[in-house]
This record gives sequence, C-alpha cells and structure tokens, in this order.
Amino acid sequence: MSDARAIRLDNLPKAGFEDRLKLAARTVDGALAELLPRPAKGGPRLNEAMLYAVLGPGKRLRPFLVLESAGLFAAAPPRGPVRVAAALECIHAYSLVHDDLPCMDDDDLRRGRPTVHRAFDEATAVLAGDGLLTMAFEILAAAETDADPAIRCRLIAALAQASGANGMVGGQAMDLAAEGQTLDLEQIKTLQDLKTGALISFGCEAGAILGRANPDEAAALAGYARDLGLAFQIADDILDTVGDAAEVGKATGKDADAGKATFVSILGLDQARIEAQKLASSAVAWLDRFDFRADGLRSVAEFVVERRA
Ligand code: GRG
Repeated sequence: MSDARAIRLDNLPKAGFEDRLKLAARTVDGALAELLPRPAKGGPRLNEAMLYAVLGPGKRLRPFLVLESAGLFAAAPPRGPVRVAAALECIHAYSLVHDDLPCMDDDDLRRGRPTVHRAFDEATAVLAGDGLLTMAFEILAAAETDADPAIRCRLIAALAQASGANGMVGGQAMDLAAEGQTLDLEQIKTLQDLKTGALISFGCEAGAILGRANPDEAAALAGYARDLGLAFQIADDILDTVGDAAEVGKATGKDADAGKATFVSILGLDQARIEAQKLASSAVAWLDRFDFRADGLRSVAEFVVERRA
C-alpha cells in the first residue's frame, strides 16, 4: 500500500482494547474446554497434553481476529465465530507444539512453561499436535458452526489452504530449507507470509466468510490481514533480537545464533521498527470502509507492533 493511505496509529481509540482481547481469550478458552474430548478415547495423557497445549497462556490474537472480523457483519451466525476462533487456535497450538519438537526447533520453553514434549514426552507431543490439527476441522464441519453447509465447506477449504503445504506447513519447510542460506528481503517476506501470515489472514477471511462479506469488504479485510501479518512477523523478529526471554516466554536470539536471516538481520533494528510501524498503519488504512465496529481490528495493529511478548 502507498504511504498516502497510511494513517497515524496514535490517533486510534485505545480504551478498552486490552479488556476486549482478554474477553475474547476467555470466551474462546471456554469454547475450547467444552469442545475438546474429555477424556479422549486415546486416554487421559493425550487429552491432558492437548489441553495443556491449547489452553496455555497465549495472547489468542488469531481468535480475536476471527471474532472482530465477523463482528463487522450483521449476517454472521451467533455461535459460528467463537467456534471458528477455537478451531484456528487449535491449529496455531498444534503448530507451536510441533515447532518446539527436537526435530524442529528443539525448544524447552513456550508461553513461559515447559514445551509439550518436555512436560509430557515426544510421542505424546506429536500426537497432541495431530489431535489438535484434526480437531480444528471437526469443529468447522459441525452444523453448529454455520447452518449453511456451503459456508462450512468454504471455511474448511480456507483453513486447509492456510495451514497446509501452500500455507503454514510450506512456510515451515522453507524455513528449514533456508538454514545456512542467505535469503533476501523478498524471500523472507514470502517465507513469513506462509509461515505466520497465512493463519493470520485466515482469521480475517473466516470473519468475511461467516459474515457473507461482499467482494470489496473481503478484499479490504485481506489487505488488512496481509499487512498485519507482516508487521506481526517483523515485531516477532525484533522481540527475538531485543526481547527478554522471561517476558517473551520462550528462548530468544535462536534465529541469529543459527545464522538465519530475519527482518532484523537484513534491515537492521531501526529500519525494522520503522517498517513494522508503516505496515501497521497501512493495515489500518484498509479498514477505512468500516465504521467503529472495526476499532478492535484497528487497535490490534498497534498492539502487534508494540507488544513485548
Ligand atoms: C510445525 C507445521 C509447523 C509449523 C510451525 C507457526 C510456526 C510454524 C512456528 C512457530 C515459530 C514461531 C515462533 C514463529 C513466529 C511467529 C509466531 C507464530 C509466534 C507465536 O505466535 P503468538 O505470538 O503466540 O501469537 P501466542 O503464544 O501468544 O499464541
């Protein structure tokens, strides 16, 4: 987006945002606690590991995007957005569990607590991730998500695209393949667009699908999500460089130690901060067509670049 469309973030309404995010987190956690099988037929250990992974103390940013995007449209069904938000958090939680495994990032700490394979064991962590991944689609497929089967199919297809080989899983594969390689800015953008951006985009796309958005509204939300996802990832790289591990809740500096190119290593810290702010402003500008009901989405853009965890 051009700079002309960018607006000043500090003019945006802030009041109530953090409470709104917390309320969304509580609502989605409540839904997740109800939706997860208890006990799973696979036994209590698998069940406990799934709950440990999905109800860990995260921000619930992606569920928030679903709820706020759907909230723009009167046509969204009453229970659908919470269920879709829960399904999206299942996918996100599974990706973190698998990303932390010894065969991937081999991390001991996630969300300020031992990773799932440390708290349980490696096989249980793999299965808990698999269980959450598949649970997400079970949630979307149920009639309670939306009475219209065509809407449910669109949600399932969109989440499969966002999380699969052409989305998050593809981004993770590119990331693994990039170890020891020198990536340029465009290559990093493509990688991160898939690895992190695809799920963030699904959050807004799902709101548009549930809300029966028209093509212009859907395109505006897609533009917002694209810029927001990139701003989020740059902020994540900044946190990985300057963040405090205790506050961030996971090990920091691992990418730099592994010689991986990041937005910070390519742009430098100051320019990375400027780019993140620019993208957040640009994300907000996409929301011009929406009224005050988009204030939650506007505030998220600021939150994403200013967050410390
Ligand atoms: C293993 C299939 C597979 C995919 C892994 C998402 C991902 C791909 C790996 C996570 C690694 C990582 C730290 C990516 C940076 C962006 C990111 C997803 C950060 C964590 O998301 P937050 O900050 O976490 O929203 P919380 O804990 O708040 O939910």
